[in-house]
Amino acid sequence: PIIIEDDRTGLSIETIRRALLDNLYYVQGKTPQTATKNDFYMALAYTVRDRLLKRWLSTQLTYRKTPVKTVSYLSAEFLLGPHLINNLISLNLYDPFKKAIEESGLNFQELVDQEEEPGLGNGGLGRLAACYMDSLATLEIPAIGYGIRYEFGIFDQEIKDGWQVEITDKWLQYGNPWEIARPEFAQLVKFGGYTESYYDQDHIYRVRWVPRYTVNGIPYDTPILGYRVNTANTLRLWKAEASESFNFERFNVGDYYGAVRDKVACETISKVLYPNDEQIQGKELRLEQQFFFVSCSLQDMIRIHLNKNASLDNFHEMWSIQLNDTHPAIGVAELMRLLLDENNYDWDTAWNITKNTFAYTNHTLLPEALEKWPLNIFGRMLPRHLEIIYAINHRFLDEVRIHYPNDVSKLACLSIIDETGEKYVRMAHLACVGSFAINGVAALHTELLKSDVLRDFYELYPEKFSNKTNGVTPRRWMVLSNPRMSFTICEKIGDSWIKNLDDLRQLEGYAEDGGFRNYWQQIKKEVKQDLANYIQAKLDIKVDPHSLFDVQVKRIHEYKRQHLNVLNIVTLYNRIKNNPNLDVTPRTFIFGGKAAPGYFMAKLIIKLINSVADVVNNDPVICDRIKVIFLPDYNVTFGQRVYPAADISEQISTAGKEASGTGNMKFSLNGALTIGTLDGANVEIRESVGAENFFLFGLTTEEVYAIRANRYTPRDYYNSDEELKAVLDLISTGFFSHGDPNLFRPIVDNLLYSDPYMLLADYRSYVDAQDAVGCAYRDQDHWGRMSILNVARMGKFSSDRSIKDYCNDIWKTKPFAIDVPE
Ligand code: 26V
Repeated sequence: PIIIEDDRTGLSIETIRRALLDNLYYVQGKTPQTATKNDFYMALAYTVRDRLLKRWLSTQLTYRKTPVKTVSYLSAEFLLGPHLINNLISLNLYDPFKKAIEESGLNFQELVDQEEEPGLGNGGLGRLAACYMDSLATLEIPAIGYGIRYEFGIFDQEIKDGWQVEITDKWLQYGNPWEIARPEFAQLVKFGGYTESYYDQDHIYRVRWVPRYTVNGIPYDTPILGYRVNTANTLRLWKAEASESFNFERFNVGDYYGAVRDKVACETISKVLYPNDEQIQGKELRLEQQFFFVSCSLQDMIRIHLNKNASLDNFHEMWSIQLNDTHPAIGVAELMRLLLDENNYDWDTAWNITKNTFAYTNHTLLPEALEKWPLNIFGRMLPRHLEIIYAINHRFLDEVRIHYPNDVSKLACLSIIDETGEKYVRMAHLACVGSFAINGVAALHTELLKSDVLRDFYELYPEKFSNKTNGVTPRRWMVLSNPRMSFTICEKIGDSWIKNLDDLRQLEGYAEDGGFRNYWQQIKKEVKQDLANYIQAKLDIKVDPHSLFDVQVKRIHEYKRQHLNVLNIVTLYNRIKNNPNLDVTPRTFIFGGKAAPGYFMAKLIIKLINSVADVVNNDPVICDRIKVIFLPDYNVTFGQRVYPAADISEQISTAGKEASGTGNMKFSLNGALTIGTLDGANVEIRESVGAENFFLFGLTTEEVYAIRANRYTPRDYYNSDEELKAVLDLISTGFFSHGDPNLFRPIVDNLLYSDPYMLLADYRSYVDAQDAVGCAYRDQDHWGRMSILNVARMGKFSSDRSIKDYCNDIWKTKPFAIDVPE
């Protein structure tokens, strides 16, 4: 029989090839003769998109007609990474597409490399949101992600003369084939102005908000496919545009240019991602961004809800809204406003719905990252919300007074309004009061929330607190990024681990198989060679794939202590200089990470890394035994190259500072061993893989607190450790700065006279642990065993496990399988 395949859905190589040409011609408007690489990439992307639409539409139609409880994940950041390969893997279409492209005479990898990754996040928090979207879809949980469609994502980083230079990220400039605009679902968002009260037709007291201006939110939808299931959930990101009414008013008074200027001002709301994670600056535009996307999202949820429900009475039974940190916490007040002012609910009913809808995840212990908004800014932009927050606070403090009849100090500690000096709205307090669940992102972090950052809330509402240790998706962070290792694992234990990561435990047995260990190390070598080739091509530096690859990739921050890593490198350098015949394990130190543009110390740390690299890499005495590489523009795409190639993973934050970390998990899942402190999820990783397969060093959180309580004097460590003294002295003399003793003085002085992250206290323990790493690496056979055991025992750290825990304990949602017709 003659089989005629549809060009949009057919899966044979022939049909895919024809579809590619069709999309190139009819969507890109090009023929193969005139097409650029990007045109071919776009045609490829549309051809893949055609093949996922059936699942996406079926899923959305199913959700529309079925009364299922839906998870709404509110996040100011989604750090997705490239879609193309991820979607091909989910659809199980990687092989036919690769074949079709190659049979068309095109270079598959070259086209894949054309994709601009959507860098709509800073780091850990945004990447976690992306992993969670993947797991929600794979687990067939009805879910929708809401966020902001930044026109400019996280900046691109270039290194000039060792310094970071920021370049704007124009990720949309050649078009984005993975999104579909839905202007028919636009939402209006109000800002500024004043409120007034009135009596409605039933003589009930109501409040009306008369805004100074309104902004239009246009949703752009991206499909999020589950792995080998029919579910395709939606990530809905909002773009800000000027609203019609607004233009019209200006226009009427004849101020055409004024109207255009205001139009541009509105559109700045979704222009650019704020690039400073872990450091708040009370910038109005940032508050505008937060309220903008939260208001759009809540109105959208209400629209969807009323499509299939008679009223909002059961809103909290049909939705769980997860607040990804406090960035969307204004949602608590906005949902109250929507229920009270726009749907005429009474306070108690509205509050009951609200507080049973929201759940809050905290992602940081750093005091400088806890969001608070100056009252005057807040009141000017959101006058109605400030009234509502006062009313929430009033009732909340009454409850506190009943709980602590004779303790006025509790009121000041717990109040949503900080009145200790300049007045602020404390967003974490609003989130805690307005949520039925509060969680930290690793066991240690949750304990520290309960005992420290949110202690008073824990005392008041112990039942709201739980831990949800972070996880990462094995689809992107193993299958996609490390096909060689994934294939090797599949050959031994099948492929069930991709969806049930605990199945990796079946590898444990093979750790005792000498042949397999050998093969395992061989695979690692090949992956390292890939990275070495990339470094050669990108930076023109030769690295030896037989050397130990020691990797630290993450945002640059003092608490993450990239400079502690540098102190160890300089220690090794000194040792070799003092004894050129020293038998050291050859090592390649690889760094990557961006610094917030206004964070002086972080930028200086980048300069220090590059300056040390310059000296070490070019010193003939070192003779290539240690190499230092700073890879510019660390992002998801580069993460996919570097995690698989690492031998040792640097997780060296000061104990009690890193909430969880997720890079630590990606490394270990790719067979790297960890050198790390007892911080964040490192604690649980070490428990899982076994203490004997983990290089531990450093102070514990309790010891950090104890030393601080007794006044920490970093100078003592400098004075009593010869090697440490030599390292700091060498940097101080200007040895790494062409004789300039001032360049790195801020770093050295900070360490000697304040050292808030206790590098000097941890130095000796770190250097000794690094020596142990170097020794251990010489026994390749034993290293291979430890590496296999790391992978075999990391099942817990799948984001599937995290999402199941959220579903069972917090959201009370169940999977709902999707049928796709014919
Ligand atoms: C704060 C701000 C302040 C205003 C400007 C923009 C911005 C963006 C992000 C943040 C907070 C970032 C908090 C964060 O990324 N925390 C990380 O969350 C990871 C996922 O839970 C966790 O693994 C990391 O340990 C934690 O640092």
